[in-house]
Amino acid sequence: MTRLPLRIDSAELRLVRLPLVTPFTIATGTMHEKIFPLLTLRADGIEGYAEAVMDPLPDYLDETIAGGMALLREVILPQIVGQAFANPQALHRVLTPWRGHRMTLAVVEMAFWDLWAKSLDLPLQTVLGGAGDAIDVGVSLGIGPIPTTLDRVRAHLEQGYKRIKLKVKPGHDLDLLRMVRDEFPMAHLTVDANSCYTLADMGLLQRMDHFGLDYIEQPLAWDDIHDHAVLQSRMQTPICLDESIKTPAIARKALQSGAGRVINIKVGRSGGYVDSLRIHDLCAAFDVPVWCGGMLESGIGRAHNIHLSTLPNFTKPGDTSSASRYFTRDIVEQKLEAKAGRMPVPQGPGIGVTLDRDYLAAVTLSSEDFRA
Ligand code: OSB
Ligand code: MG
Repeated sequence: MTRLPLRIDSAELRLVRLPLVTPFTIATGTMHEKIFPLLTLRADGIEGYAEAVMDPLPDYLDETIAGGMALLREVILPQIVGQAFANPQALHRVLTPWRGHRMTLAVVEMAFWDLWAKSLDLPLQTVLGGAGDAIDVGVSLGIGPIPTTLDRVRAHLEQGYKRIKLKVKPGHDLDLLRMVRDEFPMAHLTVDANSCYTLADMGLLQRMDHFGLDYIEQPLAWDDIHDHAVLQSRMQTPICLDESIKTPAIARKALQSGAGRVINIKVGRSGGYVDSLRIHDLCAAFDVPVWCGGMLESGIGRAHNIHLSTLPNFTKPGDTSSASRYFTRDIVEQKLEAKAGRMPVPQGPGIGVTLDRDYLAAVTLSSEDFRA
């Protein structure tokens, strides 16, 4: 059977706000709510969905919600609505000339992958090359008082989470690690610094080698490769890059220079699946394991992340933990809940989740339509 290209008939761009169950503090600040652009692409009566992962302010990477929505509204959606694409690679080719804006490009490509997989009546994981009906997951615990953190570590280990990631920052690092490690000698522990140290902190970072961490995530600048390579050559704990990995070319340079021995792939940060798959394959070639990060996504982004995590080189637990840890109610009808540290892959075509339209309407701040 020859398949006709999918013509994108229309698009809908919403801005959505979900309150967080608990505020989430990392080195760069505290989030009390999750605000995100939600994109729907329509073709032949089918809908594809994705959410963008940039924050209101450029405090994780350099993109913002306002900037991303302007680019979608003024340039990218007018460029693709009314056009036909045979597959996601064809859409990727149209988006490739745009520089930077990796999160903005990602949301468009991700929504199209969902649409395309649904048009083929296949789960997203299958068209991506993944397999399996559940993935290993860990949790990312925000910065808070040490006694509270110890309680939260215990509670999540008891729930079966396979790895605990502790957010750290200067002044909230070695004491925390000492106390957590003393109480949980066998736990898979990692830290995430969200770029808050420099090479001037070499001594402090080297002391982290005493705590048997699986890796230390993004200790140095958000756009750095070189200094991470210097640091990695002088510490034993593997470095895991997150913020720095925006393109396959950057990933290649990081791998070639030994800037990290683990990579966190966030499809929403890396321009979409075409480039995330390239990063995944490059890492496999260098024998570097990857895992799937998170950005406190709603069920739409969470479902995307789960499907991606079923690819073969995702050999470490991801951050895609239970939706109920983040939100009292999600915008999807399915409950994305881990059991014993395993998150089931949502079943059915595409991302396998459907919108809870009533709740979505209640949490939508704005909505715009784009037609050919
Ligand atoms: O660095 O991985 C990060 C959340 C927001 C911004 C950056 C990060 C995170 C997380 C949370 O660590 C992961 C999650 O639970 O979704
Ligand atoms: Mg991180």
